[in-house]
Amino acid sequence: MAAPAANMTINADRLWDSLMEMAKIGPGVAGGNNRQTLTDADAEGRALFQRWCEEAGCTMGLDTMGNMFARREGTDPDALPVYVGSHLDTQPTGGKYDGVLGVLGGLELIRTLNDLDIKTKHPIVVTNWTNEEGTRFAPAMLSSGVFAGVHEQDWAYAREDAEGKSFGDELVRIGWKGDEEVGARKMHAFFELHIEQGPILEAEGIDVGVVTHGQGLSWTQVTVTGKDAHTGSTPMPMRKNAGLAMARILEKVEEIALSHAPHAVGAAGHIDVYPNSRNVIPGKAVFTVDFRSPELAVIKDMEARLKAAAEEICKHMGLEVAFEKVGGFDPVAFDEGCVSAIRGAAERLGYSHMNIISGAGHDACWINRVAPTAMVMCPCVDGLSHNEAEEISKDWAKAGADVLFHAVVETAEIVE
Ligand code: HGY
Ligand code: MN
Ligand code: MN
Repeated sequence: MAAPAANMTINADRLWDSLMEMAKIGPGVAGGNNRQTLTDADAEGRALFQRWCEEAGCTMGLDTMGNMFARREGTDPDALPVYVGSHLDTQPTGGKYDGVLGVLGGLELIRTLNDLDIKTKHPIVVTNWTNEEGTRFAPAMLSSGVFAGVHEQDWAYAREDAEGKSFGDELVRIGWKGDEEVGARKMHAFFELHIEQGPILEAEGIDVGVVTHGQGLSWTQVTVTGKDAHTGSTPMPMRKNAGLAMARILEKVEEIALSHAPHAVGAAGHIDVYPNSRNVIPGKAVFTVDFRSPELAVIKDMEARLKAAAEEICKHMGLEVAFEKVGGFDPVAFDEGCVSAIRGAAERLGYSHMNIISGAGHDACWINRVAPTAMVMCPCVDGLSHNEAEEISKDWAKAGADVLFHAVVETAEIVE
């Protein structure tokens, strides 16, 4: 397939302006974003994205999970489209680039094709996947998971947020539930541009990450049950302190992850104690343990050791403990053909590049099950993400979007 000429590059200023415009929607309190899925801010961001796509000549499709598909026609309407995208939803204290760079990098690709008046054989479709973050409605990558047949739609619709609102109701409330059957679309390939969310590319002085694999993820929700009691008048030996048991279990999580250094990681980001009152011994603690590793056997070992350690700690303290698997996926190997298209694009464009394993989960990890898939990564400052201080440079954004443009357009086959 003919590759785009090396001088065909995206308009970095226009991409950056779009990123900054989108960042105004659902602002955080410290310069980042709080545009959580299925909130009014999410709806506003979707509307802006749709307006931009239609201004670029695309037609918008919407499926029953709220996944958005902006289509630029190809010369062969029967050819399967090349998809490119990521997510517009953010963490509560998220950055301006996590997910958004991949969606707007896809839009910039369309805008650049229009500028250059390039036609491709395959249609190109820019995608916004609903609820990638999984912070309001667990698990992460929920809608790309339904699209890939990993989750049932009814199960996804029933997922509830901390206030007991359901995914299905909130999707209807914001007016972004479509009619298209989720997962009915067939793809020629899928590409996702994403910030690394780790320190490797910046530390190595590398412009572009060629993502060969994604590490696996396991989310186990642990519920420890003790007994609410007075923090002042209850003798220490009589206490059934669920908060203390949680602390001991979290120490074990750290120990288990470090026992598989350097590639395994473990922590709990979601932690609730009840009744969470200053003078009541917590009678209940609910927390989600997030384990990750490039090796499935390591993930399984960490899950088993967590369960054994938690059961032993709670038995010793006279407390109850229960476990629920609330998310997870096996390590992913991306499509070699798509990975080569990304590597070839970086080489053609003269960008420094290296193979990298994605530390974070992405929609591409699920879509890889139903279409040839690969990812491009750009560095981020200090490797920081899921933090309002998340930052990238315009040059990094340009390098990633240029490589995305070349890999997608080559795969979609330029028509001379
Ligand atoms: O959890 C993840 O890895 C992704 O950022 N949702
Ligand atoms: Mn993301
Ligand atoms: Mn994220």
